[in-house]
Amino acid sequence: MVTIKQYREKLLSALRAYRPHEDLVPQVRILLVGPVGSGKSSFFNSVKSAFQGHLTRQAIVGSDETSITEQYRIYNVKDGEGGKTLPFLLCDSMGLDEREEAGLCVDDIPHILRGYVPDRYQFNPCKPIEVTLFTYNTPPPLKDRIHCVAYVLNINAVNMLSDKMVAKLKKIHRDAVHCGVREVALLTNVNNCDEVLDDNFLNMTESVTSQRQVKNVQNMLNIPLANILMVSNYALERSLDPLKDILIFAALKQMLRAANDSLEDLLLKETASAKGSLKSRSRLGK
Ligand SMILES: Nc1nc2c(ncn2[C@@H]2O[C@H](COP(=O)(O)OP(=O)(O)O)[C@@H](O)[C@H]2O)c(=O)[nH]1
Ligand SMILES: [Mg+2]
Repeated sequence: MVTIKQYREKLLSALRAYRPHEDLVPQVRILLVGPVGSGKSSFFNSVKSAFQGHLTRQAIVGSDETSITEQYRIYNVKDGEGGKTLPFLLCDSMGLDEREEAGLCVDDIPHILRGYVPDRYQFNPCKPIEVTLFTYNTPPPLKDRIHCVAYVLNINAVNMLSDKMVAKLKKIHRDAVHCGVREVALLTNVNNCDEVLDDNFLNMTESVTSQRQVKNVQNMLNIPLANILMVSNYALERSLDPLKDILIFAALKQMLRAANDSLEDLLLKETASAKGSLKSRSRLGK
């Protein structure tokens, strides 16, 4: 029987051993999207805390006007205090708002996915990004693209999302599919950690109290069951909790797997188009 501590270590080793694509993509990018207050910034803080071994609150969290994320932030995480930089980046976006012209402008998403948007970009809900601001017609390299989209949703609010919010999420889903990016759903505010984690630590989507929410997310965004993840972010705690760490690490592991799938696909696409342009060049040369 594996103890909680041993299982935590096992997950941690798997995450440490992860290597995306050493030369081309040293760090995969995970985009956190979802309604305002769903726990995106808290998830970054939680991941950072779990790796650091103590609670940290680098990203500002909360629901009052001053705490709402308005800048695009691309966060690095270190493996322990002063440790190595981990092979992933968490990209925190402005929250979605069900009102038009409020919150993240969904038309910004394709630019974010393709890697045009730099760290600390100030979002403007009323005005979509003009790509010409950042580039002169050169598409960003594979390493700058988003490799996994994580829909961050408060598990207690999943069944009450307004039609307008669902429409925005579905639009993002269509863009992600179009860009060849794999998706996961990250359900936050899970209270029944021990129920979610059974003896085999594998009970995530089968826990009785979360069945309806899981089904709902599955239908809404067509996300495979294995990619519907659950966490309980560090919010008011005073110390770390190995059960919470396990959920955080397990979610991250699945995000990295999804990112790998996107990478393989995107690499194949790039190779194919490079071959295509070589062929057409050699044809032109004849
Ligand atoms: N209990 C609990 N509170 C959470 C969780 N995730 C976020 N919160 C709280 O919800 C509020 C909004 O979180 P925040 O991370 O700022 O949401 P964001 O707008 O998506 O970045 C904050 O007060 C957090 O402390 C969670 O998993 N459990
Ligand atoms: Mg935020």
